[in-house]
Amino acid sequence: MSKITFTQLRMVFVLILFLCTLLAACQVNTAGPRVRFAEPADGATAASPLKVVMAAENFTVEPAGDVRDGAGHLHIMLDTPCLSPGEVIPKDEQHLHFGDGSTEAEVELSPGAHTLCLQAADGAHTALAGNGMTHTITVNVP
Ligand SMILES: [Cu+2]
Repeated sequence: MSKITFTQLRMVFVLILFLCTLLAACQVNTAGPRVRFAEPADGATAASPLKVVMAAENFTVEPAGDVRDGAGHLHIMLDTPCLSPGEVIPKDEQHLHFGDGSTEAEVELSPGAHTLCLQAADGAHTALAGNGMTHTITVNVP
């Protein structure tokens, strides 16, 4: 068995470097769609009406209507959990729809602790699948 030469070692090093670069590129490409509350922060204390700012990454926020891949509109569930993917989000005082494609809202809340769950749904209000399609926070209203 021959000894590993410097050239062979260098080739292995270059190969490892190449694989690392490839892996990093893949991670960037597979970054999934995500929605989140930009404001308020989780656990924040804030007065009512609560100013809410919603953000989306790798996801297009648009008015309800057409069902398109990678696009939809946002919802806030007030003191009730988000729905399972595939369920149609009801429209009532605990399920707020932003069917106009807006990403900012003012929400009236009673004093105390509240849970807000942000959920993305398609143009027909059907909850979308994916880890990043919901985001839950709690806020305290003095
Ligand atoms: Cu909706």
